[in-house]
Formats: sequence, structure tokens, C-alpha cells
Amino acid sequence: QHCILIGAPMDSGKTRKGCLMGPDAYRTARLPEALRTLGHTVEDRGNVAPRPFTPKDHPKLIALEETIAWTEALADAAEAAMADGTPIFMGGDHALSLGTVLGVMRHAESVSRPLFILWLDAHTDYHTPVTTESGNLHGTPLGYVTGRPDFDGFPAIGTPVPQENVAIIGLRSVDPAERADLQETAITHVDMREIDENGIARPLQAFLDRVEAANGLLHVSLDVDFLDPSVAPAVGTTVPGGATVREGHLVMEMLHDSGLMTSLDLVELNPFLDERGRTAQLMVDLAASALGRRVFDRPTRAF
Ligand code: DIR
Ligand code: MN
Ligand code: MN
Ligand code: MN
Repeated sequence: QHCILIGAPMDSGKTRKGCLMGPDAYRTARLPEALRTLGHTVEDRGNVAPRPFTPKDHPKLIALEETIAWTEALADAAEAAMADGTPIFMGGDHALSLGTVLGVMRHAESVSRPLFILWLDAHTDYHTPVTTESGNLHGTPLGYVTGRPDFDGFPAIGTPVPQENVAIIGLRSVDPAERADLQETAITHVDMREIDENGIARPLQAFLDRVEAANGLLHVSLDVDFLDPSVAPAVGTTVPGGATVREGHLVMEMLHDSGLMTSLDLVELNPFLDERGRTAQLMVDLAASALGRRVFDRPTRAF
């Protein structure tokens, strides 16, 4: 595979700063080398910068103009990279997915294939600029790409990603408005209890089977807070009771087995909160699993 690394040092999706250091943390934790070791070619396209913007005060929303400026720049970078290989977006907070998914949507449309999204996150990120209570736009990308209203000033999205094509796995912090809105949708939402009861492989495989049957493209968005804070502390919105290291690797290895993943976001890493880079290292190891790293080869699927 040709892996295209794109830095997105975006920090405008929430108040607490630090995600801007994420791309360099991934480079320092040797993400490019890990992918090359697996036999992939790796091209680091450096960091994207937002379009020029003029900040304005808003009664609720944090850094709206900056976030729109990033969305436009990242959508262009993502669309271009999709034509050349497998982009891996090194964030940056989760608002970067407003742009990366938009670019991937444009590419999917140009090749006439349906787009599926796997969202690995403690949170649903299904708000709109109107429903958000915090004003943090990192809580809105799934609302945006599925065509929810009130994204005034953002690029028009064309055909939204169908709700049936979205799965969120790892949920344990859902705002009341999101919970009510999401339950009316066809979005697959797997909370931690379901993972505790049935394991993480089953719902994931069911989703991957749907992607394969539709000959879909698959965008994966991995939020650090999908993982339990005991193993991934470097994120501003830790929620106890998250995925274990092994659950994370199982998801990533299954993604590689499926051969379906066509783009990947690594988001919400805040290296300033880390203990000796351990969260960056875990995220690099997970990305390596998604790109083929194995303890042993598995000729057949075990379940
Ligand atoms: C919360 C937190 N739902 C909000 N969201 C996220 O501010 O809207 N935290 N994405 O990572
Ligand atoms: Mn998120
Ligand atoms: Mn989250
Ligand atoms: Mn392989």
C-alpha cells in the first residue's frame, strides 16, 4: 500500500490546547518507520494549514471561523490524497474530520462508490452548531457529514453519508440531545455494555460485511478517548471504562484482514498530557496493526 501521512495540527475544535502537537508526536513515535517496516511505501506530505480566516466572537461556538478554514483546507488535502493512496491524518482534534471526511466524500462520489464511516470514540460527535451545549465543534463532525442542518458557513457537503453507512463503537459519553437524536437514526451505535456482553468483534464484523457487500470505501476515525484512560491518558476528554489495548488491536487487525479501510484519522492526541509519549506510541502501534502488523499470521478467521 502507499500510505500518505498528512499532519492536521488543528486545535480549534475545543478550548483546551495541545492537539496541535499531535502530528509531531506521531512522527517522533516513528509512525513512518512502523509503516515502512510492514512493507508499505510512506509519503509524509507535512502539515496542512488552515485557509486565511478572520475570527469573530460568537455567543456559544468556539473558533467557528478557524474551524471552517481548516475544514476547507483539509477537504482539499484529503480529496487529493485519496486519489494517490491511503491517507492517514495525524491530528489534531476531532474537528479535523469535518474536513477529512468531506474530502473523502468528494473522492467517493468521483469514483461512484458508497462511503462508509467507522467512528471509534467514547462520544457520538453527532451535534450540530445548534444542539451543542459546549460550543466545541469537535463534537459535530458526524452531524455534518450525515447532512444535519445548521452548519452555516461550512462548505456544502453534496450528498450526505447515509446513516446506514455509519457505525460508532466504544460509546460511553453521550449528551442528552445527541442520545435523543441518534436513537431516531439508522446509525449503528455500539456502547461499552454491548462490548462487555458480546465482545467487540461481532458488531465490527457485521459492519465490515456490509461495507464489503456494497463495495464501499471505508473511512476510519480513531479518537484517543475510544481507549481506556489508564492506557491512553493523553486526551482532553478522558472517560473511564473504555476499550482495552487488546480490543483496540483486535479492531485494527480485523480492519486489515478485511482489506476495506481506505483512509484513517488519528485524533485528539494531546501530547502535553502524556506520560513519556505512551499514548502516541499506542496510537502508532494501533495504526501499525491496521496496516498489517501481526504477532503471527492467521490463515483463517477465528470466529
Ligand atoms: C461533548 C464532548 N459531547 C461535546 N465531545 C467530544 O462537547 O459536545 N469529546 N467529542 O471528545
Ligand atoms: Mn471524537
Ligand atoms: Mn471522544
Ligand atoms: Mn498486508
